[in-house]
Order: sequence, then C-alpha cells, then structure tokens
Amino acid sequence: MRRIRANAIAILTVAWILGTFYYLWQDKPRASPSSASQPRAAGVKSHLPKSVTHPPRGEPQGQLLGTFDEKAYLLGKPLRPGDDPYREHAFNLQESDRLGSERSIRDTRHYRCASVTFDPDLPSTSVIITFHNEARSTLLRTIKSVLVRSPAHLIQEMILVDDFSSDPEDCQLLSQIPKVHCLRNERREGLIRSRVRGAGVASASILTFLDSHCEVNTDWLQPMIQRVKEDRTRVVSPIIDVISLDNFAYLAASADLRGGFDWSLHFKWEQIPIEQKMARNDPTQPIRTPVIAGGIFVMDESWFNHLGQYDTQMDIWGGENFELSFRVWMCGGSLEILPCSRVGHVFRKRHPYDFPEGNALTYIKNTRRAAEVWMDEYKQYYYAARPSAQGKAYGSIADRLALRRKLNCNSFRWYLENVYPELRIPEQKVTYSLLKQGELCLESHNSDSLRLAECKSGSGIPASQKWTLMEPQIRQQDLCLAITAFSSGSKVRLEPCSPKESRQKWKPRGPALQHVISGLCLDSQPPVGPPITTQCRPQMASQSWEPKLVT
Ligand code: UD2
Ligand code: MN
Repeated sequence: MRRIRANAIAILTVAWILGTFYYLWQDKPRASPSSASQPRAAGVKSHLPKSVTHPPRGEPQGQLLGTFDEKAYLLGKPLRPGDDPYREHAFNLQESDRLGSERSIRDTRHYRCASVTFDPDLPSTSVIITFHNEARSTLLRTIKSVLVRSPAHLIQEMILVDDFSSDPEDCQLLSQIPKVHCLRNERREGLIRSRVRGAGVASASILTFLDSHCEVNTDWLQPMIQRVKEDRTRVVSPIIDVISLDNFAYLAASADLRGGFDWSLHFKWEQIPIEQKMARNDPTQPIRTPVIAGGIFVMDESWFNHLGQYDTQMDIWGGENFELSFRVWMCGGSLEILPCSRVGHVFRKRHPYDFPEGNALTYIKNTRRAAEVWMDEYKQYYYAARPSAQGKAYGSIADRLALRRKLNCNSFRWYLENVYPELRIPEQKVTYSLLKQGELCLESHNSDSLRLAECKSGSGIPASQKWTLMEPQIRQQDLCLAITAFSSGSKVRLEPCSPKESRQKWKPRGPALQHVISGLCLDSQPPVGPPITTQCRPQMASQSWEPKLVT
C-alpha cells in the first residue's frame, strides 16, 4: 500500500516537473523582454512565431485587382540603368522594384496575439492614403498588402489622394483596382489638407490613414477597428515595423515603445515608463501613448469630424501629429498603440520632395500653430527650445482657438499631469526686472495694490519692486498684474495667477504694457498713483515702462 502511494507520488512529481518545463518552454518568449537601447527595429525576434504570412488562398489574383495590369504599371516607370536608386525617393528604388507588388513578410506579433478574438460584426473602414511622387512599387505594395491581409468585408474602399504628383497616371491607373478610388489635387496641398480631402469623401464610419510606403501585416486591422468600435473616442495606431530603406528587409520594431517628444516638438520613440512596463502582464493589451507618430492610425469618422479634423492651415508635412494628439487627449479622447496590430513603414533619412516654403520654415509654422493653440503658458518652453520660431509667420489661429473653446478642452497642464508626466519641465530660469518710469519704479503695496516709488538698487531691492515678465503674465511670485474692469480708467491690482484668466494677459507694445483683450495700456496716472489702464499712447511718459534686469 505504502509502495503504491510512493509510486503515485513519484509519477505525480515527474508529471509536475514535465508540466512546468513544458509551460516554461511555451512561455519562454515572455520571459525575455527586449532591452534594446536602439529605438527602432529592436531585435525582439525571440517571441516571433516562425510562420510567415501568405496571401489567403482562394482569393484569385484577378478578382483582387480587377482589370488592373500590375506588370504594365510597374514596368511603366523603370529605374534607368546608371541612375542613382536613392535619388528620387530617398530609399533604394531598385530593391523596392525587385520585390514587385507583393511579398510574404514575417508575422511580427507576439505569439499570443494569434489567439485574440474580435467581434464578428466589426464595422468596415475607408483607408486613406495621400502621396506626393511615391514610387509605384511601394505604393502598389501598400495597397495590395491591405487587400491581401485584411478581411475583405472590412475594407469599404481605399481612397488615394494624389497630392499633385508629376505623373497623374501613378494614381489614375490604380483606380482600376476594385474598391480603389483616386482623387488628384490641382495643386500641391501637403499631407494635412490632402487627408482632410480624402476623409471628406470617405463613406465608411471608420477612417484608416496610411502612408504610401507601407506593408500591413497579418490581422493588422481587426484589433484597431475593435478598439474604436468599443469606444469612438479612442484613436489607435499599430506598432510600426521598419522596412529597411536599403534592402527592404522587414524588421520587427520593439513592442515596448510609445510616442514622445521634446520641447522643440521633435517626435521620438521612447521606452514605456518602467512602472507601466512592470504592470503589463498581458502583451496583447494597448499601450497608452502621449502622441502618435502621425501616419498610421484608425479613428472614428464622426469623432474625427467632431474634433475638428486637422488644422488645414498647416502645410506640406510635420506638426500635425502633435496638434492631433494634444487635441485628442485634451478634448476627451485617448491615444493607444495596439501591439497586436503591425504595419511596416519605410522610414527615411531625408524628405525626397520639395517644400515650397522651405523645410525649416514649414516645420516651424506648423509646430508654432500647434504650440500657440494647445500649449498655453508651456509654449514658452517651445520657444526657448526653438528660438528661431519667434517672429516667424504662422497665420491666424482664431478658428482653432474657437474650436478649442467650443470643445471645452482641458488645459495643457492637465495633459502634462495626466498624460505625459514624464516630460521634464525645464528648470525655470527666473529673471527679475524692475519696471522703471524715469527714477520711479512700479511697486506692490499692501499685498494687492500698486503704486510708484523710488527705485531701489543693488542688494536693497525689495521683492515688492521685482517683476517677472512671462508673457502674457506680469508676475510677482504667484501674483499677477490684472485689470479690474475692461474700461479705461479702471484700477490695476495683483491677484493670484491663473493661466486662463484674460484679465491677467499683457503684451509689450513699444515701451508700453498693453492689456491684450481691452487693448488698454498700463498708465501711472501722474502725479499721484495708483496705476490704472488708459487708452494706449505708448509715447507718453506715464505709459512707458522700462524693464531693467536685476539679480
Ligand atoms: C511621419 C508620419 C507621416 C506624418 C509625418 C509628420 C508615420 C509612419 N509617418 O513622417 O504620416 O505624420 O510624420 O507630418 O508615422 N505627402 C503628401 N504631400 C506632401 C508631403 C507628403 O501627400 O506634400 C505624403 C507622403 O507621400 C507620405 C505621407 O504624406 O505618404 C507622409 O510623408 P512622409 O512619408 O515623407 O513622412 P514620414 O513618414 O517621414
Ligand atoms: Mn512615411
């Protein structure tokens, strides 16, 4: 009896050990997360299943492409012998052409993604691709990968917006492919207005944006549509894999990255914060991201329109991803990267196309618009990081400010605290000034009132004469100079600073200090104070305030 029991225990022990080994072997990939310092294309191949994706069987080629003659299309624009294969597209055109219209790529998802299920009744999407002088082979591969690797019923249509490419046939010929429509701009608009145009004709309730040199991977679409179907305020993007610009190898990107930026509004991939990484025990779960890269995302059409589409005064390229990201977060939505959705993209080192206004000026105009509309008082850090932006033209932002008011959006401070607390706020170099009028200085008195008094100097300068000029605020510690009424002759006083308070907003006007909304200027009302606001006459001595830096 004892022997039987001992045998049973031994058998159970062996079974348990074998089971544990089997489990560890099965789940081994999870135990080896990437520690790659390289931001992109990290070598996280360990978790990849060996399978590659093939076009689904039973979908005859002819049916997929209709009357479209892909060979003739590709051969219509061959790279001429001796031509630099990088010149026109900033990637190796020879390699791209060699691959043709379609190829198998490795399924780069975490192996657990294969068992995630989706609603059977997902809504269909309109895929929008804008391009300017894209290579035919990359463009066709983008389109064909969508047709081959998406459930057919989820693709309502593909809308190509040809942004005034040199050869109209690049786009026109593709409209022979079933579901593919081609719109051509009559002049160069840039990707932002082109996307808005494409979205304007889309008939599906969900929009999917793609760059024109992508290859979508296995089951890329369902996870994104699922998330948006569940909650229309989510704006979702895939993990963007890397297609080598040299040899067109398809490389898995790290699954531990999200979108971030620095104060110059330069986009970067960054590691998910460590606490979030530790808390992630399911690698198929979405990753919250402060910003998206911009080119590849899925968004509910009604939410896109409700939120004000894009800022269509942004030109050509750049900055629109910040504007959209700030707007989505601050106005009630969220941004996520879905690790079970993978799309490859050819990342380039330079722009292969021209910018009519120049690359730098265009980027400044676009990011300046984003900063001015969305970043509140934090825009000062943008200007500090990008001093050349100051004084550059950026057009009127009145419409976008009105949109922000209408949508009743949160402040940028809210965004920093709730969405991107990891963004370090630069240490404020506080500089103090006296505000001089002849020999007299503006001074606070009895905590909230003001007067003119003899200027002190050296170490004898009292805090009551030290001002911090942080446009639009004129501060003394946490108190701000504010008008008490919008009419001429009203008193000016100090009150607790509040970034949204329009009574506290001032700007320099020559030597005078002008209240932004009322247009009135700070006036010392000689010979006896206290200061008031009067109609601006900056040449008047009583409105002239000379800032003098003090330590
Ligand atoms: C990234 C985004 C891109 C966009 C950009 C910032 C990804 C993968 N890509 O730059 O979508 O958000 O950041 O603005 O996240 N295009 C036009 N008209 C133009 C210029 C470009 O239609 O005047 C097209 C272009 O052919 C391409 C797309 O816009 O399909 C994006 O341009 P890109 O590929 O040069 O930008 P990329 O990937 O460097
Ligand atoms: Mn691109």
